[in-house]
Amino acid sequence: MKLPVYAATAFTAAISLALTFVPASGIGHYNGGVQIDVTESGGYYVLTDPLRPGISCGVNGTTPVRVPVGSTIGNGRRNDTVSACVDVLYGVQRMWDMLRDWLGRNGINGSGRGAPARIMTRSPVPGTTVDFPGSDSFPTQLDLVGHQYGHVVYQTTPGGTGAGNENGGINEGSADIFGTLTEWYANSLADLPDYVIGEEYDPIGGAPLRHTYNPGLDGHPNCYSAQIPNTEVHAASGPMRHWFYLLAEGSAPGGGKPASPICAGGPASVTGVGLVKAGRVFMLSLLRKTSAWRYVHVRTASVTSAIDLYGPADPACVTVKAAWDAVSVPAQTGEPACTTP
Ligand SMILES: [Ca+2]
Ligand SMILES: [Zn+2]
Repeated sequence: MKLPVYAATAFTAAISLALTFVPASGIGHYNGGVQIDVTESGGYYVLTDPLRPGISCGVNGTTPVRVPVGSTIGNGRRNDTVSACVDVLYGVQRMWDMLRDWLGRNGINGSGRGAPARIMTRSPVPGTTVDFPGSDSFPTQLDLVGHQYGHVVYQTTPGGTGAGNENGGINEGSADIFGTLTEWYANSLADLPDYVIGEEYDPIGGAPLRHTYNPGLDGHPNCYSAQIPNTEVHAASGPMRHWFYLLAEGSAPGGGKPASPICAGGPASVTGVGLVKAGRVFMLSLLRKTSAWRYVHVRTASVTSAIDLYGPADPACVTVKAAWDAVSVPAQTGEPACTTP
């Protein structure tokens, strides 16, 4: 069912509706002044997304935040939970639209729904929510919102979340890929797109949490090895996010984009296919996920996906393989072949 959309100015006393759907002005801590889609009800802006089912933002619970109609939502302060909700709604709304426009996915879960967000100032009880914990600041910058909701995408693709540190590393790397795609799609002047994660998050004072192009800068492995199954999951994501950067941008993209190292035994260089194309290959690969996924399976799934999307003669095919070679995930028996154009 398609719901009608009413602009704020179109609402008059003559229209006797309890709910209207409006873009409202908010001030996020990380995004500054933004328009977010909210529901208007009973004289309040309610932080329930009217256009993206299942998306809302509450504080220490799932009851959506509400503020009087006409007021600005949030004040931009780092410890303000309402401003954190503004950042979350702005971020997840961009992510939802990115999934639709770039990756062809319907909503966060693939069937038109998302999950409620909670800003948590006390210990979260795990549930079906997406939580942003903190006390005097919250991890709500664009790529971190994309990361957290990226875990929901991972969970709602075939095979679910799986088990073990290698699968967990692929999950964390996938979440960073969704965070990166969200940040580039939003293309916000308040948070210029880049290939680092969490670079504005206050508690770490402007240093990135993670680098996609060179996980070694974070003390994480750039290359796959037999140690990955015994490595902490964020570190075990190193080869995943590194592969994606090489596929999207290559080893020496220039234009102000950072160079990316190639692991021993890899190709001399990798030429990227572009972010959106890389994202589409990645998304289709996730639809081939199983609960037993390991890096070698991601390689095979991504080669098959590149061929499905672009054919065996497109540069995407050889680049997907080269990028895996460059992070020490070798060709597998029976891997589909690329052809020359
Ligand atoms: Ca970033
Ligand atoms: Zn994560």
